[in-house]
Formats: sequence, structure tokens, C-alpha cells
Amino acid sequence: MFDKILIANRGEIALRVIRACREMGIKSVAVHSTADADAMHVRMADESVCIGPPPGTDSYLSVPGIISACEITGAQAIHPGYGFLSENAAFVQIVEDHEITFIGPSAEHIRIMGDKITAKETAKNLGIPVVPGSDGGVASVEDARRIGEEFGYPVIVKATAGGGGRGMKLANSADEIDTAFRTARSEAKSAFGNDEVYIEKYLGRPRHIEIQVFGDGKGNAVHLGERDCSLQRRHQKVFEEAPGPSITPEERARIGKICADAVANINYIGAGTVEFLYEDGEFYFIEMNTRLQVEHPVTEAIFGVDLVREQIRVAAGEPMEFRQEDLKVNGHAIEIRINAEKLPNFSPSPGRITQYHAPGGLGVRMDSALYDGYSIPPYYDSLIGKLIVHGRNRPEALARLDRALGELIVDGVDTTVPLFAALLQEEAVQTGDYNIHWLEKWLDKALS
Ligand code: MV4
Repeated sequence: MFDKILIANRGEIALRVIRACREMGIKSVAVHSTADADAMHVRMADESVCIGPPPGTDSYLSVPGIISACEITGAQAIHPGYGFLSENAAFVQIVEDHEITFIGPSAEHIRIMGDKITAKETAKNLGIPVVPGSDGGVASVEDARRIGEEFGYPVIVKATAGGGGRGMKLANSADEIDTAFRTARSEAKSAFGNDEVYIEKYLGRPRHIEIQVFGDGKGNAVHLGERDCSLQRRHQKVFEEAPGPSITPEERARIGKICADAVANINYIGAGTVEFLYEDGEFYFIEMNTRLQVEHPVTEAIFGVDLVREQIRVAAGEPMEFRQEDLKVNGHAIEIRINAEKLPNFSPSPGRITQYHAPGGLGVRMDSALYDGYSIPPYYDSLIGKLIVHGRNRPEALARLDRALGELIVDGVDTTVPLFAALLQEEAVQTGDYNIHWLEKWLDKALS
């Protein structure tokens, strides 16, 4: 096992990793920008290294800074958290070239899944159901038209270098395909430096269901069910839950096994998420994320596992602590993302926290790097906390969320907290009957 791990991240996820390290008797090294000298992750780690000025590109994305920090402190492994360098295959290669262990998948698996056409082709070959559409890239308007005819409108044109909703164009009919194709290509070219696009049948009202998988890198893998992350705004998730309200135990076992077998087949190591659109009882693969996700705590809650501990274990060459038959769903968990943002426009609201009080009690987990007097810097994303509740069933989790929101105090900046009290009043939220478009439609009405 490692003696010392460097965490190449900040905020709540850095704390999450430091906590796992401490429970495992592993020393932790924080890295930080000059703007984060007073940040909680710096205070909580055993050691810290300043790696650059405030902008993320000059600090948390500084590969020389992070490698140097490992060399200086003697850290043997790097946990990347999510975002920043967590899905950067070139970074993983450099880490390995320096004989440091990357706590995550291989550079090759990250590269495969980063290219959305290769990812889809790989998934399909591994027996995962995919969205019907073009076989690989579409190079001409003529081919785009032919695919539109073949699959029927509407279709969606996606950038192969995109993902997470960036670089997509909808064509509702044959009249729109030329423009959709050309616009998607030119936007992909300027956004990603790669103009390759592919085309899929457009699903009109799906849910976003993602399957948590975990591999040991030696041909063994398990699944930890699904999360429903359909409640999102502009591709930013807002409310996530597990299990999915629309998924039966039989469906979970079936799609879960497909995903676990697929990642076992490629000797995948560590945590991964296979993302699907789910409509009319069918799963359609869209992407795979090769990192720990923001919303991993809802899975931890219902399965009673520590995913970060497992990531560290398998990275050190140790076996996973659970087998598929040990993993049973227990109750229901919900996470809400609390952002320092001002409604109704969700504009960033950095500034000084004059008062912070975290909720507690049975079934409540607050993952946050806030403290009284902390100043939220303006340079990074606006996530300031995740409130995760766990109950024996969905109604109990919802009641607990309502109760915990009543205890939470975040003063000094605007936050998205008021949104959640209102959301909890909605029948669609109470019954779980929503899809990927529900929240944006509701916000249009509620905030106008
Ligand atoms: C789609 C789709 C409908 N049909 N693909 C957006 C994020 C990216 N990961 C994939 N996305 C979508 N792909 C087909 N064939 C609708 C979306 C989509 C979406 C997906 C998941 C969660 C929220 C979304 C919001 C708008 C569109």
C-alpha cells in the first residue's frame, strides 16, 4: 500500500480523498493555487505544496507543478478527483513515466473513452446497447442526409471530441440536416480542434441513467447499480438519486451485468460510469466516464461501500473488497448540488461565507469544503457543497432532504439552496416521474 498520496484537486473532492487516505493510514499531500492558500483541503491534508497562480490552467492543470510536488514530497500516487486532469490521457502517461501511480484507469482506456466514436464502437463490440446511428464518423453532407433518411428524423449530430453535451446539433427534418451537419462540424473544429462528427437517432424524452462499474485491472469487475441524473440544467446535474425510480431490480441486474462484463473484458481498473439514455424501457449507451463522479456518494450510501478506498486499493494492486454477490441495494439516496450562484440566471456568486452550518443527523452526509469566514474564490467551478441523504425508501429520503435543507445555513453568498425547497414541492420530483428536459422546463416557468 502507498505511504503517501498527492491529491491533484481542490474543494470537496479533495477532502473526500484526504478522508479516505486518513482512514487507510496513508499520508496526504494537497496541492493548491495561491488563491487557495486558506482552503480547507490545504488545512486538512498532512502536507501542502503551492503549485501556481489562481487560474486553474496555471495551477490545478499544471502538469510540471503536480509532478514536482510529488517529487518534493515523496508521494507515490496521485488521485485526480474529478474534472481538471482526471480524464487526461497524456497526463496519465507522464505520471507513469515518472514512476508515480495514477489512481484511475490506464491512459489507453481514458483515450478510448475520450473519443466518443471509439467509445461507442468499443461499447458496441463489448455487447453494450448503443443509440442507433452512423457507424463512426460522417464526413459529408451527402452521408449525413443518407443517415437521416435511414434512421428517420429527428437525428442529432455530435462531435467525436465532445461529450457532456458540448458540440451537439439537432436536425428535426431533412430540411435541417445540412445546417446541423455544417454547424456541428465548424463548432467542433473551433471548440476541440477536431471537426469529426457522428449522427444518432434523437431520443425525445429519455432519462439519464448511469451505471457505476468498478474493475480490478485483472479481469474482474462489478457493477453498483444505477444513478438517475436526469434533473439537470445546461448539462450540469442538479439532483441525482440511486436507485433510479424507473428501474426494476431485474433491469438493474441485466444492464449492470452487461456493463460489468464489458469492463472486465478490457481489464478496466478502478471506478467508471457507463452513461445511458433510457427511454421506453430500453438502455442506449452514449458515453463512458473514466473517473470518480461528483454524484458517487448516492451509490456509496445504498451499497455501503467506500469507492475512493477501493480506487486506492486496486491502484496499489490489492483486490477489491467486494464481489458482485456482496452488493445489495439498501434503501434510497439523493444528492443535491449546492452552487454559489445567484438565481434566476445561475450567475457565479463568489465571496465570503459569513456563516456556515452543515446539517446532520441520521442519513445525512454533507460533503463541502466550506467553513465560517472562508472566501469562495472566483476562479473555479461554483460547486460549494453536496448534500446527500439516505433513507429506507424514496419518500423517507425526500423527507430527510427537506429536513436537512431546513438545518443548512450558508450565508454571505447567493446559493442554489432555495431552488431545492421549491423542487421538493413538485409532484414530478415526489413521484420520480421526470426526464432530462423536466428541470429546464420547470425553471423556465418557476423563475420567469
Ligand atoms: C442525446 C440526446 C438525445 N438523443 N443523444 C447530452 C449530453 C451528452 N452526454 C449526450 N446528450 C444527449 N444526447 C441522442 N441520441 C439528448 C442528450 C441530452 C441530455 C442527455 C443527458 C442528460 C441531459 C441532456 C440534456 C439535453 C440533451
